[in-house]
Amino acid sequence: MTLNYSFPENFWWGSASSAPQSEGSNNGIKGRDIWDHWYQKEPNRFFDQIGPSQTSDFFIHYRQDIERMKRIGHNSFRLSISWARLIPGGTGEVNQEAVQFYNDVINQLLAHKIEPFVNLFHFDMPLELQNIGGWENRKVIDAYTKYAEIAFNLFGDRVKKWFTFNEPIVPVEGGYLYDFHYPNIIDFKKAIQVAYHTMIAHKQAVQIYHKNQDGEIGIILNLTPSYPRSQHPADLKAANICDLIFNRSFLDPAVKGTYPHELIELLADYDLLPETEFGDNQLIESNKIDLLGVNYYQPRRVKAKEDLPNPDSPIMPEWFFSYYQMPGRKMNIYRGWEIYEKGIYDIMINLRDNYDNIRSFISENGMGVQDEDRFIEGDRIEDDYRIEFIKEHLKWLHKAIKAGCNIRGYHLWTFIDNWSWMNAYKNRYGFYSVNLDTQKRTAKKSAYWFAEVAKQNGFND
Ligand code: BGP
Repeated sequence: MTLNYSFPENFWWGSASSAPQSEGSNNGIKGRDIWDHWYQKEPNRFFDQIGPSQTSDFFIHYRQDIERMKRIGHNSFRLSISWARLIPGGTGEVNQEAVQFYNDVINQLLAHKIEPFVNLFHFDMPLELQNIGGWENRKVIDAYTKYAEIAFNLFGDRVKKWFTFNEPIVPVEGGYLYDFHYPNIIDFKKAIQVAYHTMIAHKQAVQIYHKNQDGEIGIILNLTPSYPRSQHPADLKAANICDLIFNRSFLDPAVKGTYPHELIELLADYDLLPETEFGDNQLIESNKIDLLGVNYYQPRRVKAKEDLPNPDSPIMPEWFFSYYQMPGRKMNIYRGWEIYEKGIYDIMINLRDNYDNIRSFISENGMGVQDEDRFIEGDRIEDDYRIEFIKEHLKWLHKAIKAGCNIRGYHLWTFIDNWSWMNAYKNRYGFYSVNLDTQKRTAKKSAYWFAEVAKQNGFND
């Protein structure tokens, strides 16, 4: 049968998850991470006061969940290792219970012919390391590198796709600019230092991986195309600065091994350059990734600033640009995010033209919906809106592949509705819903649809 939209052979169909959002932080032996700590300190900041111990308990139910993945056509699945579970405290003794757990998860996945994609850090800094400054402190880079090496040695014989970080810009924004992650600091200069140290940690892990292992290693970035309001030079300049800060600050060093000159000049002009050490440049230049994961949810719409920043206010990225709401834009009204499917195409064309057509895949894309229970008919959620969302993004991805972009797969965020940072269970993204009291999972309509797409390696429209 010929399909209107068919994808390359061995295309990766699956979904993504993370340890802190799905394992259940009270299950098994685990050190505390910043989420356990922050929730205990300020439960009111979390939607419905739900914390990271209330999850779909992947730690307990992973065997059955992996069978479910198989049923809905997954040939690949991303999980993350909880650093605080593998090495409670972040340094020192390895927790053998965790080794057994991750070994078993990996083995079960492989037994079901689902390739494990393993990410090392999904916003979950061990508390002890945050207490000495987290990514502000260079000692934490070495602790992370050791952790990465331990993980590679334990699981690298079977895991052939590794990721150092998921969306490393998010802890920078959340923790050091906009107050939505612990340690809730607002300080642009520290934010830059944290971003820089994260990149050094990433590079050290890539270096060690390439020395001793034989699979692929990459990073997962949330690329948000930064569209100017108009072609006016002031709008173009604003959009470019936004792109430099939020996309290229990680993309360029990871893929090209260099920071953009314009970014360095901007930071120098405002005395924001990070402290560096001898040898950093060489490290950044040499250790490029093999594979890039792209998370795409929504673009940024940018315009020039109308007023000059108040020189007495602390410097922030928004000194250089403003956001605006494009008239007539399509919205995910349930989450309040813009839906712009072509963004996925624009990202890929940019990677093709300016980043050596790096081997990539969509590592997250998805539609969060509030009060999703209102769409239950019979006993399942009829999420036609999600099917539409995925389909429209896949069409643009298909077009990008036809245009020669090196795209290997598509992972939905996420497999089972999960706990999500401050939003807890406000927005649901999964192929499966979960009843947190009974732990019963129910496949949504999109799960059945996706199973067909994966089976046929494409779809008709
Ligand atoms: C990405 C994260 C995921 C997940 C997703 C949805 O940025 O990698 O961990 O949370 O966004 O975001 P939210 O749950 O806030 O709607």
